[in-house]
Amino acid sequence: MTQHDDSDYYEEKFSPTRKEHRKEKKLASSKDRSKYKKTDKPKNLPTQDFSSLPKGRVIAISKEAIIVSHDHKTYSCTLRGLLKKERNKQKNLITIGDFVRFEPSGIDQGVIAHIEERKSILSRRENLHRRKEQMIAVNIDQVLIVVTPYMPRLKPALIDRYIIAAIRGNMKPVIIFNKVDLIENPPTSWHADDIEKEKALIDLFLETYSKLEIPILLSSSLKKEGIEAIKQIMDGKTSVFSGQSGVGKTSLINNCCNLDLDTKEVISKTRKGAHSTSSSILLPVEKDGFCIDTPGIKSFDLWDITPEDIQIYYDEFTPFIQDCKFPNCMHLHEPGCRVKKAVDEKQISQLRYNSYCTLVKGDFVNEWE
Ligand SMILES: Nc1nc2c(ncn2[C@@H]2O[C@H](COP(=O)(O)OP(=O)(O)O)[C@@H](O)[C@H]2O)c(=O)[nH]1
Ligand SMILES: [Mg+2]
Ligand SMILES: [Zn+2]
Repeated sequence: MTQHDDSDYYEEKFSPTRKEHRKEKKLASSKDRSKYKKTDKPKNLPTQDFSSLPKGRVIAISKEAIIVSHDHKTYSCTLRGLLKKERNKQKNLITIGDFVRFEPSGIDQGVIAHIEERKSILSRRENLHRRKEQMIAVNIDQVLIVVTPYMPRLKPALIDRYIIAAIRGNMKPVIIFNKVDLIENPPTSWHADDIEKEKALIDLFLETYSKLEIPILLSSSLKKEGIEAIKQIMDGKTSVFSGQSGVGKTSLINNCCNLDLDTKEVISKTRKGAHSTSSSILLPVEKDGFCIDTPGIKSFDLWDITPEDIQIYYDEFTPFIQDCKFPNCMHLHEPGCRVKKAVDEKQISQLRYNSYCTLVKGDFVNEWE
């Protein structure tokens, strides 16, 4: 529906968060051990120049090897000594999506000499160490947030959470409203009342979210509808498919990349290695670009966001916030809240406001997978 070119739209639009982004970037780059060369190297040596080496992209990582794609070929690589040492210090030194400089050896092998700086990091908090960031993939351009009517049912607060996580991670959010075939053919197991409610929610959702300037694409893997538009939006970019389990991510990838991945097989493989990145793989998109499935990502955390920060991502609140009685108003139950008044007066969508409240209160944690 609405589409945008690859401008700095999101950067500009969310300029209040720029400072924060810079802070995050700074933090991320201080953690990025690939920068070892700048600080840990003996001082008298000239800075090593890797630009003469072929540039590749890490598409998969297993215990045995790091698979690098270069010029439509794949190389089974290891890390050069110095980098390896760094890897031991930090488990996640090299990640899927990393751009690397490597020295090919033989026809399909190589040694990675350098990891280039990352422009975005897709991460979640590790389950056991909630404060620690776990990288899933890096250098991702856009998050394709797959949502569905009925199965699983539409959850606007969850969608908002994905949108915010994408923007915070320096990625562009795109909504893919999949299984549109179900709109005409609701599941027979549903009661008529529930169908009516879900229908009303679908209409309200499409109306509200098409005003947010986030592209929304409608699709059905089942009916092979909307696939071309998804291919187009993926062309030349690296996209990550995100969304609840069962929304049809793997089916869409199969359709868009002419693959035949067994959805169940992918899931069971992931279960085994739920804490490693080895189960993820960057898949080449038809013409140009890559995409990545995210099975096993149980929760797409807004890493390190405070409740106070959430309102920044509700652009439609902005004109009203300054007129709230209290400068630190969270727009929940405070007296004299102009945002709440705007919701009552239908200047702000009730649907978005409800999502905001859900996110701020943190009510969703157990409800979602
Ligand atoms: N009705 C309908 N079912 C679909 C569609 N796309 C996928 N499915 C079904 O939804 C289920 C989950 O699909 P899958 O691709 O494994 O979802 P994932 O967990 O997000 O990867 C499967 O049974 C698919 O056959 C669609 O467009 N319409
Ligand atoms: Mg899947
Ligand atoms: Zn307020």
